[in-house]
Amino acid sequence: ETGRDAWLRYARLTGHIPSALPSSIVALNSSTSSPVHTAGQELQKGFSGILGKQVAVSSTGKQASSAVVGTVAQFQKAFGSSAPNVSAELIEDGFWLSVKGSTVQIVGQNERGALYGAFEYLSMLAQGNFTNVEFATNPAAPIRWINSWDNMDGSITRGFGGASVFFADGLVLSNLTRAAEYARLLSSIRINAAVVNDVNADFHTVNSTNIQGVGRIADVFRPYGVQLALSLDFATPMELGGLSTYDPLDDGVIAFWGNITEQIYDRIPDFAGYLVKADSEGTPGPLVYNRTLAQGANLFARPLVPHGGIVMYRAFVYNQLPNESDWQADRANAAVNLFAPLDGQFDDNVVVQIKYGPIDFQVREPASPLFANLPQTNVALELQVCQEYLGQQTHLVYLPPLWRTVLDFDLRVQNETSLVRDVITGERFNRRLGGSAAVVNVGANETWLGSHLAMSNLYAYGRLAWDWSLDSEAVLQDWTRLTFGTEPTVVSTISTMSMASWPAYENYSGNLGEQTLNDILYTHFGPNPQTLDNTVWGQWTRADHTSIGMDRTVSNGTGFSGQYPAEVAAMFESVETTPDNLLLWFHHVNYTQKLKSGDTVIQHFYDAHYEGAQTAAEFVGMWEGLEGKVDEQRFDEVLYRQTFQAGHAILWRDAIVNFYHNASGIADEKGRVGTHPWRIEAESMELDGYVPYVVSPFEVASGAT
Ligand code: BDP
Repeated sequence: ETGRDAWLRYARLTGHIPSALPSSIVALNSSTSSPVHTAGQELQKGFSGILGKQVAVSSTGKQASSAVVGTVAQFQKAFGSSAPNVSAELIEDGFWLSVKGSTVQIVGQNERGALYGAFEYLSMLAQGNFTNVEFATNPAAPIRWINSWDNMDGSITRGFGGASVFFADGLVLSNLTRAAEYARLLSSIRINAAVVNDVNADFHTVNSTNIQGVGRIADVFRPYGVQLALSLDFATPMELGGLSTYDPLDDGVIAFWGNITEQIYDRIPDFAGYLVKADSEGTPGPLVYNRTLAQGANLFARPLVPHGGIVMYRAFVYNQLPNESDWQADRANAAVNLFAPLDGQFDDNVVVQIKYGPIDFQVREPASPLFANLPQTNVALELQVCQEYLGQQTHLVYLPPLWRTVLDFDLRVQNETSLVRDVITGERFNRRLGGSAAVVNVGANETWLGSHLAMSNLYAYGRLAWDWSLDSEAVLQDWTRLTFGTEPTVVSTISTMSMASWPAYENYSGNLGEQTLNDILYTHFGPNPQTLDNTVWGQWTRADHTSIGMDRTVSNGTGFSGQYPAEVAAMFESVETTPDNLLLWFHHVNYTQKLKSGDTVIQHFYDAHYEGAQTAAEFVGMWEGLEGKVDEQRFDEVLYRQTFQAGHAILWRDAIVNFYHNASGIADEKGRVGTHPWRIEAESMELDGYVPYVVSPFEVASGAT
């Protein structure tokens, strides 16, 4: 198996299959672009694949002994008073599912919800679950988006799974088969919109040719209930429109965006809206004209209002701060400094999209304090399914346990329970709009993400965006059964490996809040702790001979801890009450500082890096135990990645412990650091055509060459 069908393989079930199953499928809309029609087709495909049962689909029929799918209104129209009376239980995109022996009713609040319900029923069947059920389910939040970072030339920013399924050579692909298949995957996990182009947007995306092109993407998304959205380049009025300014308060600029928006809606009536990265990492934005970020966001929001569209305005802004010395001191301070004073000034259809931590998708970060600082603004959480800093899909890192540290974090706004997940759903501050977006770097590779096991992150993202209280491991096990089958050893092995994977990666790549000690300047892959101190990014190790960590306290440091509400600020202000796993994020301490565990910081570093690499090595043997239980192709491809990870984890371990050892001069109590009895060093080999070469930074080489 190539992995292309991901968790929608509809593989034939073995074992007992009950006889009471629907004998017909009724999809209450026959228009081929309608999600209800799609639901009928999926049910047919699923029955055939999972059960080996050929069932006809029609748009009319009886409810008894059928699988009927449609909206509340369609059920009412078709069956009158015998239609299930469930509309009061449903909100937008929600569905009600009833399975009673051979009678299955799937009622969506809208067409999209009906399709979600069909996928839910198929997911039960594919996992061998034939129980009778009757329940309604609704989304935690209306915004359940993905962000693609695809470029018009066909490349993908931080893409590790092949070329774009949307673009090539400056245009939209003529063959959108994969884009349609992707929409099918997204809709099965209840994602309702997808931004298709990179946040560092190309203004050509909205020229008239490309508006028609992305219109074709929207056409293949529509039957799956996935709406299209676009990233914008703030300077488009100048670059494409030939204006002399892109000032958000300029009338010409306002008219320009009004016109672009109308052109888009002419072609794509269900267009979801815009994503804007402005004044960030060199992108243009309102600060260029001394306008506020709110004025920038509202510029796009206003023409969207009549069409029901929204603007996702990213809070990842840190390069043009009013006070340069603050920025130099700590990039983590930027978002709150810039956005908090604007609370209340964003229009109602603007949503501020906030990365989970204040830096940039690191292996561990405290929850962004911005979630506590915008009570009068719609906000959404930004996650990465893309493992940019987290092994780039060559390492197994199951991300939901990391996400949970942020989602379940209590910000204690006004000394009241304020979980991040309740802030983003809009519940905590009574906001109408809210939700999440995840950066997903699927490409044309048959595995989508370049790695079979990485797909659990995409699946889990969708499931969690619907219900943030779900258990990470339970979701993973659903994914495993759907992806690899129901064999218990397969489920338990993948579960054990995945649940151990993020802690292992944190252990060998950077712990105690030191973040992922990656090459931060270029690749974001592989150890290169030195680059952290050579950037002005403010995500520094600040390691010297005696001490390490970044002091972000109010009393002595950059003041970042003071951006949280009082109770949380007090907790992070003191070494004693800061959790060990964020100690060096908030404090600069001696290597000999004792942790709550009783170990010193330096010994913890050594132990954790060895332990993490050990765990990664064990994954190989665990996976090998599945030989014959997983199809050969996927077995081999995963084994290849796990073997690489085991080796790369050793490289990580040694590079980082050497870095700490060199900096501190403190020996490892267990005598491991600096001794590699079994290893053959490159510089002690003689190879024809090779010469010793001095490597900088030295930590990544043995003996500096
Ligand atoms: C960083 C990525 C960069 C993105 C940026 C962003 O390395 O490619 O453009 O985030 O989120 O992590 O805008």
